[in-house]
Amino acid sequence: MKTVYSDDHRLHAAKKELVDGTLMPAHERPQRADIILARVREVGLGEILAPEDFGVAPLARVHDGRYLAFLESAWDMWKETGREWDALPLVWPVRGLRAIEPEDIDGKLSYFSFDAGAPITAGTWPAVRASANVALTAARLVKDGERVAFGLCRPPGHHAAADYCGGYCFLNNAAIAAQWLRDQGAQRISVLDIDYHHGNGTQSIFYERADVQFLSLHGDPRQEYPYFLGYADEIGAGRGEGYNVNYPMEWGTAYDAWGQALKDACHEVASYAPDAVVVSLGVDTFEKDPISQFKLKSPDYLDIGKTMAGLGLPTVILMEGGYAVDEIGINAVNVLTGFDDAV
Ligand code: OKP
Ligand code: ZN
Repeated sequence: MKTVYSDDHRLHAAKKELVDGTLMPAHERPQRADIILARVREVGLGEILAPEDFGVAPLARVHDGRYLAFLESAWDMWKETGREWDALPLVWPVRGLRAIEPEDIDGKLSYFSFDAGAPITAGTWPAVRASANVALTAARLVKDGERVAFGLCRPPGHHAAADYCGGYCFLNNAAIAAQWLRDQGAQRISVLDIDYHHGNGTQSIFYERADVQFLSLHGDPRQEYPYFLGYADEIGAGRGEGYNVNYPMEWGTAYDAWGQALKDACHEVASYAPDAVVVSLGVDTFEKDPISQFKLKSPDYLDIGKTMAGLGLPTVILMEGGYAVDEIGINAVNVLTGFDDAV
C-alpha cells in the first residue's frame, strides 16, 4: 500500500510532558514517525508520497472557526507575553464555571483544551496542518480507487474535538478525512478507532450523526484516560442513535479478548455497509507501551490488519498513538503488511 508522509511533523516537538506529577520527556515525539517511516521503507511496503495541501476548508468542516483561529494564533500570543517555553493551560471551565472565551492567551488555552497534554509550540500549527493534509491525501488516494492507503499522521488527532485540543491532539485527522469523504460523495463512513485510548474527539464530532459510524476499542474509562467518555452505554444520540459503538476493556486485556472485540466491531461495520472505513490506528495496545495497560504482542498486529482487510472495504489507515518507540515501527507496519497480505 502507499504511505503518505510529511517531514513537517517534526515542527511539533513538545519539550516536556507532565507525568506522575513531574515534568518528563514527552512520549509523543518526532522519533515515533521516523521509526515507522524507516520500517515502511525496510519492508518495502510501497510508494511514499508527500501530502497535497487541501487548505483550511476541510478543517473547518469539522472544527469550530474560533478554535482554528486560536490554534493559528496561540503561539504568537503566548510569545508576545515574553514566554519561550511551550504554551500550556492550567485552568479548565469545569462544573459551574462559565465557558466564555477569554481575551487573554492563558484563558484561551484553558477554554480550547480539556487537559494539559497538548502543548502549543512555534511549529505546532504548521505541523498539525501537515498531519491533516497527510490524512486527506490518504483519503484522496482511496477515493481515487486505491483499496487502502496509510497516512503516517503525526501529531495524532482522535482526542481533538470540534473546539478543543488535548491528549497530544489538535486537529482530528480521522474526522477530517471521514468528513472529506462524505463531502466527496460517500454516503456512509465508518471510523474504527483501535488506539488504546478512547477516541473522545471523534465520538463527540459524529455523536448525533447517522452518516458516520464510530467504533472504539479502548481502556475502560473507569480506569483509563480520557476518563470522561468511552462507556459502552454511549450509543449515539438523536439521528446518531445506534451509530456509536464503544468497547471498553479492562487493564491487562490481551489479544484473545481484544481480537474478539475487533471481530464484533467488524461485524457492526459490515452491517452498516459504509462506502469506506477510516481506521484510527494506535499501537499503544502493545504489551510494552509505557503509558498503556493492554497486552498485545507484535504478531497480533498482523492479525489485526488481516481482520480489517477481511471487511473488503476501501480503507484509510491513519496513525494515532503508540509510545514503545523501539517496537512502534514493527507493530504499526505489521498491521499494514497483515492487511496487504490478505487482499
Ligand atoms: C494519546 B493517544 C495517563 C496520562 C495520559 C495523555 C495520553 C494521550 C494519548 N497516565 N496522558 O490516544 O495515544
Ligand atoms: Zn492512545
